[in-house]
Amino acid sequence: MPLQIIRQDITKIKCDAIVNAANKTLLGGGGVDGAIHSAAGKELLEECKTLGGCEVGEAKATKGYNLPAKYVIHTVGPIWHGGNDNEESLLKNCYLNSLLKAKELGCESVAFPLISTGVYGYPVDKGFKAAVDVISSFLMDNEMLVYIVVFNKASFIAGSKIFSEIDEYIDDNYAESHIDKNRSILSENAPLPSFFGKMPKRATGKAFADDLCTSEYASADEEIEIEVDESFSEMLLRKIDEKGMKDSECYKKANIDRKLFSKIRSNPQYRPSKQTAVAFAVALELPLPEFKEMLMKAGYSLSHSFKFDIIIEYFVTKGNYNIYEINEALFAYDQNLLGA
Ligand code: AR6
Repeated sequence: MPLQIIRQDITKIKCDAIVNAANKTLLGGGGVDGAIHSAAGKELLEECKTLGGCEVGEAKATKGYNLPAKYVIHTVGPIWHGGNDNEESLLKNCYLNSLLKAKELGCESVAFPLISTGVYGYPVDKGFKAAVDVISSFLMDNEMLVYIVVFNKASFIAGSKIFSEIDEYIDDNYAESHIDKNRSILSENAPLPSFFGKMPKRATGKAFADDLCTSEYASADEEIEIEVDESFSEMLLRKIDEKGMKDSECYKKANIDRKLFSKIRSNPQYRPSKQTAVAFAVALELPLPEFKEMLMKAGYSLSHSFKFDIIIEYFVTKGNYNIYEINEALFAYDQNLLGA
């Protein structure tokens, strides 16, 4: 998935580069800067001493030394002064210049902390939005795997207004009493029940759709031979044409990488995971009935027994098809994120 939100200590992430929220001296400090320096070892400070500091919004790279990451890209975020001191554009420069540096170094994966949202006091929700805006537009033209690392989830959730609305929607719609006994013993992200493997190979119409509804729990993309009037892949390609979209526009908007899209494109019987199917329906901005129809093609439905489904329904009914905002909400509710 090109943009992932994860909860981790950035010093433990194995990727080509991690980004450090440093200060202008580049000689270490507290927060994520302190954690990176202590995990990388003294040699990192030695190399930093040769860099001559860094201006706010700029980015400079060093090796990763004892870190699992090959490189550290040091950037200096703005200090929050209330929002009228050019903070947003300076923060966006941090993300963009770090991404450009990663590209220059040939990195295929890079992890960002939420720059400026600690000691420098930038509000977490605004800092997150700046990160997503820059990274998502960068990914429209570049192939890279980018992680946004959320270290302190509590402050991340507390900072966002949208969650109270979603809470209400979940409260109104979460039909716990409707979960049947078989399902209630499974967690929402539980693996596919074993009987799924016995799905009939040839089937059409409603009976087939009902059979497939047992596959709510599928989380991995898999290839499986099925025959239906129009397959998921066929419907996807038809909808892309009808919307006048380019393939790349669609898979990027779906937060799906090119390789997975090619697989789906070349195999009309490809059965995507539920997250992938939802991601494409979001990218195509389908209204709820068509949205559900498309999921049905892949054997899924949206039910009020699962938080994941209710959150998706919330966004679709609101006409909000921004996959990054949807993923932000899914992340906050500990659900699988959309994309590959
Ligand atoms: N992994 C991922 N994220 C982390 C980690 C970690 N190990 N530790 C903290 N964070 P901050 P700033 C998150 O204060 O606001 C330093 O002293 C943290 O929860 O590290 O840009 C520098 O030298 C927060 O969301 O950086 C500067 O003087 C985010 O990282 C100053 O702090 C940024 O918090 C920079 O302040």
